[in-house]
Amino acid sequence: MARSKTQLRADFASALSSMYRHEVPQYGLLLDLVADINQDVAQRHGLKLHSRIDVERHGAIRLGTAAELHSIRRLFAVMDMHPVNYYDLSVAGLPVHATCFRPVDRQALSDNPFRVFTSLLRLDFIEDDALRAKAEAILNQRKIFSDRCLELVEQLETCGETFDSSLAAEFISEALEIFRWHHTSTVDLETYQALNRDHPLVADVVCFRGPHVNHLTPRVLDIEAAQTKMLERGLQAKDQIEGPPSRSYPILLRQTSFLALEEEITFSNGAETGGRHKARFGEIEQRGMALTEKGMKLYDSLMSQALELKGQMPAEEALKTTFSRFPDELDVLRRERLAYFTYSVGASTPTTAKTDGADITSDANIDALVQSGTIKLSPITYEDFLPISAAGIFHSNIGDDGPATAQARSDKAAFESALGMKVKSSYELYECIQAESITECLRQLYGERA
Ligand code: OOG
Ligand code: NI
Repeated sequence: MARSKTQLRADFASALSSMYRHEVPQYGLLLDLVADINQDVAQRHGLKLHSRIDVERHGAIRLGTAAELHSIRRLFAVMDMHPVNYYDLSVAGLPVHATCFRPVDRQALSDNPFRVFTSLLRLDFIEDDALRAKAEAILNQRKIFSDRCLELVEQLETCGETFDSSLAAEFISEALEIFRWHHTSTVDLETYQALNRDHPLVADVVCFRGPHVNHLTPRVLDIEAAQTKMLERGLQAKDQIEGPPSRSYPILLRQTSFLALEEEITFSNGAETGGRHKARFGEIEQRGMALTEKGMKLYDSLMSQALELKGQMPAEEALKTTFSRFPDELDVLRRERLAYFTYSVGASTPTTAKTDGADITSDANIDALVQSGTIKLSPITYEDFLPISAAGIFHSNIGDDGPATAQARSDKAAFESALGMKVKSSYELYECIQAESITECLRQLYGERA
């Protein structure tokens, strides 16, 4: 039996989830808790859960070299996962920049939206020349991909849309090795400590054989419930949910996490024992609708206004106050072009509508069709990340005590040159999904004239 790219992605996500469950038992607890809440919410609202919700996960890894980023890009492409957006985390004092590998078209997202937030360490932020050279030398020596893994990537790249199932199985087991946790650090304790003093992220990337997956996040339908249940079950949740406040129509992404495990590791390939390292944590996310560039500008400005209010009131209240200015009705969000939607023809609509000679593709006509209920709206889910939230997650898990990097400087060009291609823009992807759905509606309503 042949496997499609989407099946390969689903198989890989499921294999990674099993491996991580084994490595971090609290992750299993998190999955149970999320499944309970999702069932509850579905029952309360009489919803049928979309099948993607049960398997939906995002993971995160941190890479050390341009060559690693280049190869991982090819590996993810085999599973129809492509780099979307550039995230500069130096704005939050972190020496990394990142992208998200994920499926991009509507069907692939609906089948399995597995995504991996992938950071690349920026050695140029290490100020000490000798330490930087040392880190570079260590990274240049490691091999995070087996030879067989690279061979399989090359072979599968030329296979088109489906793969032989035994090659697919071999690919998954080779790829899984990249993400595995190692209890043993390649470097000696002294080097680890020096790198950790520079920045905990530098140590986390440089001192290990591979880019262990540092969290795997399920999607929950009610993050407030999740936050409460996490605390009830003894998971040390961070005290504040990242992202926008709770609303009738959720936007973007809200996240919470529990603290990184402090794990015992040995150094010098096992010769030095008694070391500890914090790398891995648990996280839960709730996803809302994707915002347009205009919506995102409004979001950013309300977020920074909330930050200014923080001295005067609790953070949660500050968010509620500023976000009262973000419309919370679907039709307003659509008319003001703040969010993206897919459009579909309502079930009871006759298939040929009158046109009266007007331009059927005009905004006025689309508005009229929506007003009359001929066309139904459904918000497009946000499939990406929020740099400020990501920074909050990074900080709560590596400790806020780490020194901040000297100053923010984004370097998208260097990132893309390492990647070997440009990152895609999520705005363009959402725009395209929205436009396709409109075209399809018009075709259904007007046939050939559309
Ligand atoms: C990635 C943090 C970013 C998120 O959900 O925002 C992230 C990391 O800690 O490596 O996963
Ligand atoms: Ni995450």
